[in-house]
Amino acid sequence: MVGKPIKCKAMVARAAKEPLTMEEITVDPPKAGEVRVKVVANALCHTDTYTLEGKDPEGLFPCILGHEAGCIVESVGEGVTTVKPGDHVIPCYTPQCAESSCIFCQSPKTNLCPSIRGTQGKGVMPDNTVRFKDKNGNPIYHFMGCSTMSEYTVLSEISCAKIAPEAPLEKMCLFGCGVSTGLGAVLNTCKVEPNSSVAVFGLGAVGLAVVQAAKMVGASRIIAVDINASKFQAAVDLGATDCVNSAELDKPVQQYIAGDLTQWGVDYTFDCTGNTSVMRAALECAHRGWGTSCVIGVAASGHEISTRPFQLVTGRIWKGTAFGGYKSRTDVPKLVRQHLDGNLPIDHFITHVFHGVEKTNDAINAMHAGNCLRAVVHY
Ligand code: NAD
Ligand code: AHE
Ligand code: ZN
Repeated sequence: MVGKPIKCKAMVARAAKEPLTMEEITVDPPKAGEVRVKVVANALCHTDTYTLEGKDPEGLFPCILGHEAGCIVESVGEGVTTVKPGDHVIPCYTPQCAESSCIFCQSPKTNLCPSIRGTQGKGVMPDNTVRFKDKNGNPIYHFMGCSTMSEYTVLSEISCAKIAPEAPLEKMCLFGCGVSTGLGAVLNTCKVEPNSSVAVFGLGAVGLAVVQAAKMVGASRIIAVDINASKFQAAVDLGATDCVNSAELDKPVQQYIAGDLTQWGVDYTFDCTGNTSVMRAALECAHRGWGTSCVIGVAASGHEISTRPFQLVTGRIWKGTAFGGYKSRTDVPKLVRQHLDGNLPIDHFITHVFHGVEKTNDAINAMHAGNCLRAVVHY
């Protein structure tokens, strides 16, 4: 259907706090610098539900959510050179323009390419228009430059990470967000050294990926913290040395970690909850003199972090990460290769599988059940 609109099924978020509606939509052809892809599988991330619940200040409705997928290129727009029809790609909400003029893509310090962030945050493609229309011809917004809760979607070329075609897209979709973010927070953003002590708050797919990476780098101690005890076994299986149910403590969790479990706190802490009180606790149990706390969680609109400046004066560092600091088009293919070579197992993150885009609401319900890490919907 090169150059022609495609009609397909999509799950449309019509309004905040409303279930998605399965609709037949039209997906326009890719314009210059764009790529239209067939979505093979989409995994649900907490950030999708965060936006659907109306907590995202950039949330726009109606929109098509979804940003953790595995896709096959259907057609490309004018000027696209890095992918072609048939290629397997992972959509990247943190694109990589790789231009020599881009100070972010040229810097080793960050992955935050701003090239299309402005339009992406407004739910439109770089030319300020959308590629989706509903059955009445009304526009539907894009989401995080991905919108993968649709059988077809349109991406910017710079948002397409081309991966080995032999890798199963129903699993590789996980490298589109949560698992990469947790791994990268340890390996890139914090560069955790061997024999470090680590504390991870929130044991969803992101937090468990932090545990897995901490084990990979040889952390001596990995303290896994959650309020849902059913999460602890997976953390122990991945290398956690201590499990703490912060809901059952008779003192603030940071006091317990910095005073009972350790003498001065831990070298690295990670928030993977999005709860600003937990972010504070994670900072305040980082080690005196050098402890680094990394915010991964996405906090709801209007929620802010706070702590006493004394916590920083006495040597703690508060930082954050987007997509684990990975430069997407360069690094995602490498993660897939590591998996194919048997050096990066990720099957354990998939706890639920559904078939058909129309099952996406079921996948969202599974996420709320509390025993879900990643629900993958095969289209
Ligand atoms: P999830 O909901 O699957 O996991 C969150 C975990 O935190 C759950 O196990 C929950 O029980 C636990 N939790 C909740 N409140 C807690 C508390 N008070 N104390 C301790 N544990 C608590 O979410 P996820 O998909 O793993 O994502 C985690 C967070 O990371 C979300 O906020 C998500 O939006 C964010 N995220 C950020 C990036 C990024 O690039 N920065 C990427 C992916 C996800
Ligand atoms: N629109 C949201 C952005 C929240 C946020 O921090 N998003 C993360 C990715 S979460 C993926 O599950 C991120 O990488 N942000 C960097 C960016 O450029 O948005 C809000 O709260 O405003
Ligand atoms: Zn995500």
